[in-house]
This record gives sequence, structure tokens and C-alpha cells, in this order.
Amino acid sequence: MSTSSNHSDRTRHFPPDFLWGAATASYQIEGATKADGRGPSIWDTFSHTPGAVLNGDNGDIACDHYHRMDEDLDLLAQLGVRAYRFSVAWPRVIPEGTGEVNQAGLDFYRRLVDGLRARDIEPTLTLYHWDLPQPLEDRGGWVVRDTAEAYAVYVEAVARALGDGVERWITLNEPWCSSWLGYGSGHHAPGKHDIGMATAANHHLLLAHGLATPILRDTIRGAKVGITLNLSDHRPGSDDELDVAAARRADGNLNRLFLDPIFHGRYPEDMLEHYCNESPGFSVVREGDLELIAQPLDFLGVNYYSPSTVVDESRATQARMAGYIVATGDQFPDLRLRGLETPGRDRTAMDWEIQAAGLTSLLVRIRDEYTGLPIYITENGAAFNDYVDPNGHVLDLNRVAYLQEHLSAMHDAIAAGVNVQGYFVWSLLDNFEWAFGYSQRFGIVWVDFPTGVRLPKESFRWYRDAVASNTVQYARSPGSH
Ligand code: IFM
Repeated sequence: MSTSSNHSDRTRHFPPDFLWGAATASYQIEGATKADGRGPSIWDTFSHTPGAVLNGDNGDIACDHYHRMDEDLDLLAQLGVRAYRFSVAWPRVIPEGTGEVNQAGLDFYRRLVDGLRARDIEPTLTLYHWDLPQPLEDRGGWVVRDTAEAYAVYVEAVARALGDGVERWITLNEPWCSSWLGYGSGHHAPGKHDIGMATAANHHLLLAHGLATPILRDTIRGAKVGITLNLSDHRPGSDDELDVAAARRADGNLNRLFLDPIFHGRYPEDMLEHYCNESPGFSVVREGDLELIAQPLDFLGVNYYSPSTVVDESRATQARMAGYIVATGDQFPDLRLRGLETPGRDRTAMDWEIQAAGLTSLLVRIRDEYTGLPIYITENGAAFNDYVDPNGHVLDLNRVAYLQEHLSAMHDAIAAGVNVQGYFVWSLLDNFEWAFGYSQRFGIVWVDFPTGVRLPKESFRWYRDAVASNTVQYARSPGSH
């Protein structure tokens, strides 16, 4: 593999055919929530619920990408990326969730796909990035099996309409967020607080993935099918067995509840045991489901932002004495753990610890424990408190450092033999950051939300140069060892 490293300087080369990209998602950028027959989604409902989203923000207008698509495609062309990852909004395509297909909705994505192709950019299409049609939620949402069946019908409609223009298909984005934040902690739409519901949703989302996979393969010749998971590297705050067990629980909930069924065809025993008294919980699993979920894929999408260090909730005092800052609670009390902050480590505006080495160890672990399939980093990036300076520039040097460290960490994984074939920066544009509304800017392009004006940040120029040269100047996060 040509990941040649000239160690006399810090330049690291990526493989010649490495796929560089940028990513967005429908509800976060499109706006136009009532245009051309789009139906309501759970995020329309949730964001209009008082108190659900910071500052009462919503996605009604967002980046107005629906009306500014060409401008955004031109930005991608300027960036020089070979791929663009976007998501299709189910309520644009089937406004009621089931039933009639809305041709105008499909037409919008057809224009997007054609616009990308015209600029030599490969579309990478995510079929579900959290905007479930509200009528389906009214009938039980992801807690019920029917939603997985409805999703399969929706997938076929999209595959038929766009299959000739799109090769790379991602069934779901971060099903952990849809299930555990949506139905467990209530931080995301539909805002439920019920672990039994979250567990059932976890399964039905994976089932939806399993139902969609053969449909994509049967409908589109040569389709490359994958799923995107948000994964992290969970470390115990000490060698104490209670802390080691706490890190294992965190890992079970976030990572293994998804990786094990997809790659090993079973849910992890410790998690089945942990959630065994929840209702409906895993009682919704039917014979044959896991075979569907574990069908062969063409790639795995990995979204990585931050590592996590945890201790057992009973050991908060010891962790403080060891010099950590200890979180006061956890969004999932049943996991009985506390997150730790290492003083002095850099953090993003989301308060997420910056530690790029966690990406390397995560990727090596996936290869060792799960799969040698091609991996795409389908999201990686950071929110910072950006501003436009008096000269009209956004000098987001902290984002440049974050990207540089993470590209370096990804290069370390490639050099260690992990089959990473591409990277999509999150995100092309500042956008609607879910429960944080517009308060968190992840873009490499600044968006002035009142006017919609776009302004490439310094990180845009930096990433453009990395893409063009297919290299990174090697850098490690402070505090790495
Ligand atoms: O903005 C989100 C995205 O929608 C899913 N992955 C994480 C990003 C940052 O929180």
C-alpha cells in the first residue's frame, strides 16, 4: 500500500485512490420544510416543542440548501473533493411515511445527484439521517416493527429513482442516536424517556438496515451498501475492576450493540442481560432477524469525534482524587457510570475532548474484532466558537488543528494496515446542530443564518490543500501518548 512516509519531514501521503469528501444531512441544511409536498418529520415536531431545542431554533430555513443547492455544489467543486455525503429526507419522498410517493421530492434529489455528477463528484447517499415522517411516529415510530417495513418500501422508491446515479449507499446514520437519544434520554426527537423503547428501537433500526440491504442490491446493479455508526473509544479511568466494568458497559451500549449484530450476527450477552427486564426491549427480536442484520456489506461508515473516559458511579471521589473532573450525572442512569474530564486536555465548543489517538485505536479494534471491510470515516470534525473577523475572515485555526490531528491519526491506522478508504469532513456547512440548534458551528464554511450567505473558513482552504496534495503534515493531539 502506498502510504509512504518520508520521515525526514512530517508529510504523510494517503493512498493514491483515497476518497476525500464532505458530509451534510437533510434536516440540518435543507430548510424548505413545507416545499413541494414534503410532509412533517419528527424533527419538525420536536424542534417546535418549547424547550426541546436550545434557543427555540428549528430547521424551517436552516441553510436554505433546498434553494441554494447550486451554490453549495459549487463550494464542493472549489473544495476539490471527489465525494459528497448527503441524506435523503424520507418525508420529502413519502410524506405520510407510507403510501404515495412524492415525485417532486425525488426530483430535488435527482437534481442534486445530477449536479454532483456534472461536477465529477461522487454522491454518497444516506437513506436515513433521523427525519422520520411524523405519521409513522404517531403509529409507534422505531419502537414498532412496522416502521422497519415502511422504511424498506421507502428505500426501494429511492433506489429506483436514483440508483443509476449513486453507487455508494448508507442505510442508516448513527442508529444509536435515533434509538438511545430519541427514545432513551429524550435529547433528540421524538423525545421519549424509556429504556425499553430505546432497546426495541435499537433492534428495529438494525432490522430496517437488514431489510434494505437486499433491496438495494436487487434494485441497483453494483450498489455498494454500508451503514454508518457513531463509535467511540471508551477507557476506564483506572485499573479498578469496577471502572473497567463501567467502561465495558459504555462500550456495550454505544459500540457493541451495533457492531456485534452487524458483524457477528448476535447481540452481546452482557447487554442482553443488562436490558433483560426492559419492555418491550429485546423481546421484539424475531427468528431470522439477526441473519438479516448480519448480511455481508461492502463497507462500514465510522463517525468519530471524541474518546471517552469513565468510572463506575460509586468511584467518583477516587476519580476526583486522581485529578479528574467528574461529570455530575449520565444521560443513562442504568449504566451507572460517570464521564471524566482530564484537566488541560483541549475540548471543542460541544465540550467534547479532543484526542485523535482514540480514532486510531478504534479503527484498529474494528479491524481486529469485527471486519476487514473498507472503512470510510463518514464524519469527523468539530464545533468551535467561530466568528467573522473585521477583515471578513473566519480564522478557525483550532478546527484546522483538529482536522490535522485526526487525518494524522487516520493515517496511523492506515499505516497499521486498517483498510480505511475515505474520509468525509463534518461538515461542509455550519448547520442545525439538533438539540443545540444553531449555537454549534461544525462547518468548514461559515453560514450567516439571517441572510444565508456562505463564507469559506480557513479550515476550508486547509482541507482543500490536504485533498489536492493527498497528504497531511503529521500532528498529534496534545496529551497523546
Ligand atoms: O451534526 C451531527 C450529525 O448529524 C451526526 N453526527 C454527529 C454530528 C455532530 O454532532
